[in-house]
Amino acid sequence: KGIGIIGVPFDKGAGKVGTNEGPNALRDAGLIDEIRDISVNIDVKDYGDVHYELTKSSGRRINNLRNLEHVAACNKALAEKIEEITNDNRMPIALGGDHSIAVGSITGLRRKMKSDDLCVLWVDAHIDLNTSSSSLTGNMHGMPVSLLVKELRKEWPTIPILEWCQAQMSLKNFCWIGLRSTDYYEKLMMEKYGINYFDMRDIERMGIEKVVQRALEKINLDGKKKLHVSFDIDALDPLYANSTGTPVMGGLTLREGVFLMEQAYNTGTLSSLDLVEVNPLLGNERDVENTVNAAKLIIQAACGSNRTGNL
Ligand code: DIR
Ligand code: MN
Ligand code: MN
Ligand code: MN
Repeated sequence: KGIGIIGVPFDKGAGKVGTNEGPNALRDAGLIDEIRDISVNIDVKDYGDVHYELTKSSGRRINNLRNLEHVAACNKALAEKIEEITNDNRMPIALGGDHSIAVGSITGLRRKMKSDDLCVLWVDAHIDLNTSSSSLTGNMHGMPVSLLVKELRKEWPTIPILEWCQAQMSLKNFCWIGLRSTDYYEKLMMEKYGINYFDMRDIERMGIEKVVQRALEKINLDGKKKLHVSFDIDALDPLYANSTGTPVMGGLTLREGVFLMEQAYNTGTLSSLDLVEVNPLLGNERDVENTVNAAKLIIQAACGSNRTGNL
């Protein structure tokens, strides 16, 4: 089984600096070797980090999109890397980086697919559905989904440097797990479009197993689509992942996060992953260690690791 790791040392979509250190914090903690140790049949290739150069800025400012030129250039480069990894028949794992990198990641995945071939499980405390006009922060890590779906295209002005991102996904192919912090406009969109989600209340009521099962039924009933999981580490409770830019109390336990990913793996449809928003510059030493270790366990579960041991 082929896996391709791509680091995205990027923090220009977030409100705080530091997620650019995420990929190396994970590598330094032994991530790559630990994935190799899961099985002799696993073949991991580290594609290194995404590098990008800014094209000469047009000078035109789009309101309320902080660091747009950086977000556009980094994601364009990432989309090409992801395409390269899928061409090599490997499962791409993008190590963020802030969550704006899902734009490049999902755009790259979709290049060789038909419009309905991909579904996305978005595991996050936040819904990341803001647009340039609705966002209260201007931080593009709160906007990736709205850049990717056709339903919200009309909410955006034309942005030439984002033209490569074609916004062809449908909200129907997305489902969220872990929500507990959404903005007013985002809530309005959730109602308007009947968005698929399971929030912390649903996890309380049904338990994580039912939630994952129902979420997958909503976006991939016949199991014919490929599944992408976009995992924002702030979905986990700050007890386990405090080294992240926008922690929200009352989140998933690490056990729920790992189980969710094990179930995603067990479907046999899991074909790609983003693990984002690990910020080693935030929190104390213990927080950083916990957050990195939690992220590693989630990634390993996506690679088929078994908690009772690997053969
Ligand atoms: C907020 C926070 N909704 C925003 N979003 C975050 O800035 O748009 N997403 N932190 O992960
Ligand atoms: Mn989040
Ligand atoms: Mn974020
Ligand atoms: Mn997010």
